Amino acid sequence: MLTIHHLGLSRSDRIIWLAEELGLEYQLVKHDRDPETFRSPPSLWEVSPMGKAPVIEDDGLVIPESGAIVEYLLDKYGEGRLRPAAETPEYIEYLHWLHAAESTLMTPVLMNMIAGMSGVDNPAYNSFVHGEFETVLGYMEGVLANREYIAGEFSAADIMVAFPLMMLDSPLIPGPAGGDVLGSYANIQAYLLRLRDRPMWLKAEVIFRPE
Ligand SMILES: N[C@@H](CCC(=O)N[C@@H](CS)C(=O)NCC(=O)O)C(=O)O
Repeated sequence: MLTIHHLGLSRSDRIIWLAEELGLEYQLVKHDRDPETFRSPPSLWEVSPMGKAPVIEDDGLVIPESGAIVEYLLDKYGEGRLRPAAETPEYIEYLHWLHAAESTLMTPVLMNMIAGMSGVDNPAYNSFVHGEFETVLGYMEGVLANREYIAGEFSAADIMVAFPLMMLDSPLIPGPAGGDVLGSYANIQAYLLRLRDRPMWLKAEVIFRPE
């Protein structure tokens, strides 16, 4: 049986949401963050090689890294769902966003969060973060002007990019860029509403929401 290890307020939300979209049977193991450091508890280090969430266990394999887990689950259980057919233009867009989610998009989101948590207020740092937000969010805003989901039809790329966008939308995670980073991006906001309206998002959210 597939086991999903879930850390509260973490990227493992993605994997629970994906499993629900695919209708997979799985066992959920919840791990609580250290209340002082907000880092992973020892129980997660016992499973995950770098102590990070998400991590899954399946057929004797231990698989960390959200993007890798998404690709593994789609290869094994997807039956062609939640990604465009290979070698189509839509597939290239899907691949782009699947990977940009944890790189080009996540970089300024994390930098903003770390500055907010640590009190760093350096003009050069802040200007880099603002510039990156303008680049990546500006591009996404244009893409979403012409389509409902980031690569056309709803796909696992939406599940990947939703997490950093929802971090930006969360009052729990402020940074020097302020709590309204998405304020001027109407298409991204409408996109998030569409995602949050999906029945399997609503179901997953109840499962991964902190108690
Ligand atoms: N790129 C990795 C990032 C994994 C990661 O940093 N996970 C965070 C939660 S979102 C974590 O485990 N943090 C706790 C810690 O590092 O102690 C992925 O997408 O899986």
